[in-house]
Amino acid sequence: SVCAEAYNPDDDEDDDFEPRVVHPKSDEQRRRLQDACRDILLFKTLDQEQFSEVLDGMFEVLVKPQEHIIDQGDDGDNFYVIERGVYDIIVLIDGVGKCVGKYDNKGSFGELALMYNTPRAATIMANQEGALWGLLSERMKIVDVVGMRVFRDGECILTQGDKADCFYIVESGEVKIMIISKTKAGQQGNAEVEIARCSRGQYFGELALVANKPRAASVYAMGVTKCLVIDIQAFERLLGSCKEIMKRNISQYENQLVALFGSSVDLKY
Ligand code: 1OR
Ligand code: 1OR
Repeated sequence: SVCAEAYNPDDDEDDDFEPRVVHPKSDEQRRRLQDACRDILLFKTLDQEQFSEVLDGMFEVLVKPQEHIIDQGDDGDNFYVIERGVYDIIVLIDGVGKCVGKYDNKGSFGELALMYNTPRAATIMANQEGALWGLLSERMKIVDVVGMRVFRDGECILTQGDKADCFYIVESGEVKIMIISKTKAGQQGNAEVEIARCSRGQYFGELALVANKPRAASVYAMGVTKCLVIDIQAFERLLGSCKEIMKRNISQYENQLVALFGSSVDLKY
């Protein structure tokens, strides 16, 4: 930018010390890159400037059929956004590689090893010629306020009554929300009842944060499910302005609770 900025030595130490690698792009490349990144959930929390820094740090990678982009067990280096091509997700099960899913001309992968500093959790292999955008792990720190987690079929993601410290958005798969009536606690037949499901793009776990209360329901993965996890501080900072919309949606919960249990005592906020 050409604007003069006030000099702040702290800023210098934090941000400007490491030189930022910028991979130059033609207008056409940048347009394709922006298209590919539009629906990447991990990038949704970035402001304009951060997003542009991420785009600067990305470089195009052309891949051939059968090429392994990532090998399970390796250290993480890059995160990848798909521009085109079909990619197999291969996981070792009892020592044998099994294809557990595919990316078809969209999506992203390779964030888990970078965010959690773990070995690569799967092998990603190109099925055909394709193109990817790579992002260096150092630049991924910008998106580090959020996490990504994969839950197994049936795994409990959060439990009714527990203290809350994060919020979730479903990236793939589906979750089931179950509730046990508090007012009928101990009474016969008071089992968990399914009250809702969430799939890609939908969120849950906001109620306890907005209301500052324990979890109002339990949430379970239905099949393998991948969620974006946003901790409470980041939630306040990134989604504070969405709170009013969330509160409006929450007011719908109460009506449904009355219909289900004949009372809304279970859910006060
Ligand atoms: P990574 O850095 O570990 C491999 O490198 C990437 O494959 C991983 O990040 C994810 O982005 C992506 N389990 C683990 N990693 C998966 C999975 C997965 N699917 C895609 N990746 N699944 C569970 C398999 C038992 C499938 C979940 C839908
Ligand atoms: P949380 O932080 O309390 C459980 O953790 C989450 O389940 C909750 O946030 C909501 O995101 C989600 N009542 C209570 N929680 C619900 C409901 C709900 N639906 C989704 N959640 N309903 C009342 C039914 C008895 C509405 C059902 C459609």
